[in-house]
Amino acid sequence: MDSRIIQNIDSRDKISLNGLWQTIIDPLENGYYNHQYGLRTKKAFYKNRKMKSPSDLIEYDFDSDYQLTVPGDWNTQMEKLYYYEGTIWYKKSFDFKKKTNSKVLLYFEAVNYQSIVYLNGKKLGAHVGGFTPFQFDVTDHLIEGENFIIVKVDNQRKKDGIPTLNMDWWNYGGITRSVHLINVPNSYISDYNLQINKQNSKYIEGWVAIEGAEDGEQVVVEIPELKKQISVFTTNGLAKFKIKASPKLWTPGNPKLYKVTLKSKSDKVNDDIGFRTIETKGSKILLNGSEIFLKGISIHEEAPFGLGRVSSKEECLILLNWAKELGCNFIRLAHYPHSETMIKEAEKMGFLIWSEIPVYWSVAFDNQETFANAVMQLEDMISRDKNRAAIILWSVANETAEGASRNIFLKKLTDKARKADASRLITAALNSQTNKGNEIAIEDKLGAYVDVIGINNYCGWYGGKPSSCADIKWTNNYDKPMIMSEVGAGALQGLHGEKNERWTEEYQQAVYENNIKMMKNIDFLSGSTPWILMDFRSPRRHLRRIQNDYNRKGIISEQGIKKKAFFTLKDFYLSQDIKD
Ligand code: GCB
Repeated sequence: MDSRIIQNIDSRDKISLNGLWQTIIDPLENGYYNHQYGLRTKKAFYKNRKMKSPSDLIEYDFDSDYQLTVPGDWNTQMEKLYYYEGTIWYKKSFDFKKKTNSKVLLYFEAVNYQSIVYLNGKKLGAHVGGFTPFQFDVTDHLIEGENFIIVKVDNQRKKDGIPTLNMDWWNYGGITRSVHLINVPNSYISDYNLQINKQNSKYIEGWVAIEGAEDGEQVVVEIPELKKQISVFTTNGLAKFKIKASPKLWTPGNPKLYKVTLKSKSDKVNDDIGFRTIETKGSKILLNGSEIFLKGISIHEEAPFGLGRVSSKEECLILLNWAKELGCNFIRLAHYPHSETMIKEAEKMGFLIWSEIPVYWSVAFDNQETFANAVMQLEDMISRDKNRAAIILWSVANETAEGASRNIFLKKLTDKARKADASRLITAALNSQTNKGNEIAIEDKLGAYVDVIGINNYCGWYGGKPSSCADIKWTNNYDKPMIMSEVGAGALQGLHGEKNERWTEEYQQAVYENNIKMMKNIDFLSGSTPWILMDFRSPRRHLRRIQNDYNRKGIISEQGIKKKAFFTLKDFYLSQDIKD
């Protein structure tokens, strides 16, 4: 797979472009189209024109307009942008001093959803997809002294988009993650992969890709703690290696990471890498050859206290510490790739990870462009995070309705995922189960193509009484592990009442108690990630006195207060005596 993005920006010499950006709110895309809906050229906002004489007519001015903070969603920064979906122009000026023998990459960690990027009035390119990084080589576009970047950000939902028109989370717009200028040598290490050999765990193997390398260029791979250092040589920009080694394997109980250094003629990169194996055997998931039960929780990338998208490491840590307190060894990062910071912090804390792309609900499965978009998001997610031992599952979809075009689309997507990464397991969260009395059968055709079957089932909430859940018998057409990827119920924190009173903490707790009983009866169950760690914003949740724009299925409120169900789930996880 050719990677579109440089690996491990944390190890790079960078200039941050975070902070306040000048913005223009442009619902009609007036800075892009003229009154006849033709493309603007001279008068386009990306030109950042300034008055030259008092009689000049220029009907916009970045520098006297609103400011927004990057990284950050716009919805929670300004009251009038709370529900806004459309275009906002962002502008950042910065000074630059050119260096010789080096390149500069302009790197966006994420912009939701569609962006067109300009530097000094010239278009660099466009990107689609709100949760994956992208970059431009701007070496030849930068000038000595003051430069300006303008980004047209558009978060309008689209029928053919990924995600599509309909979803159960807030469509936070903006430059939601950090922006950097990355300095690299002319010939640089653009990508690499190190892993334990799946067939023979006595070997660490991998490759290093060098941009601008000559054939036969030396690459040194070093893992000092294992006393390993080897030299390999490039062919067509790629150097492959295999090292005999017996590292301590990464586990949730001991999330060991090794310092790794990669050196080429002109470049050097460091990383902290863990080694482990992951596989399935019948209905079991084996981590480093031993069965593991995945004690998990689903998490949206939303900050506590109503602050919108997570935009700092501290906010990641609040969420992750709650999951730790819950007794988890596993997290499902729903429903889109979370930030690299989230993944790296989770890895250090010993969480195994399910990572997914927003192929969610009624995606346009017949559309080839939609498929290409899904593939790009999948490949970019895998490319960015392939060196993270914590990630064991790539999920290709959530709750998609069965049908011929969906089955073909998702089968092809599982093929793409395996091609991009043969070392991990592929999954999808399915909700098309067949109900026969109190028996539920897993028969979804996608089951044949994934390694692990995720099941979303809301017994006691969207169907059935909580007490009925404990008696459900599950059957599986496939000899594969199942993860209960969603169960749950809504509760307003602090609202108390009877077990049969909706929205009370007691009702939610009863749903958890009964679903836990149900899960204990599923012998092919390998884990669970109930829905969800914390209440999160969703425009589908209208009930003013209770929901107030929040999906209340969190076991913690958005103010950080634990509901009763938190402790019910915690007891269940503490009682799972499978060793980490
Ligand atoms: C689901 C979806 C999730 C929703 C949840 C709900 O099945 O996967 O995104 O938020 O149900 O609360 O209805």
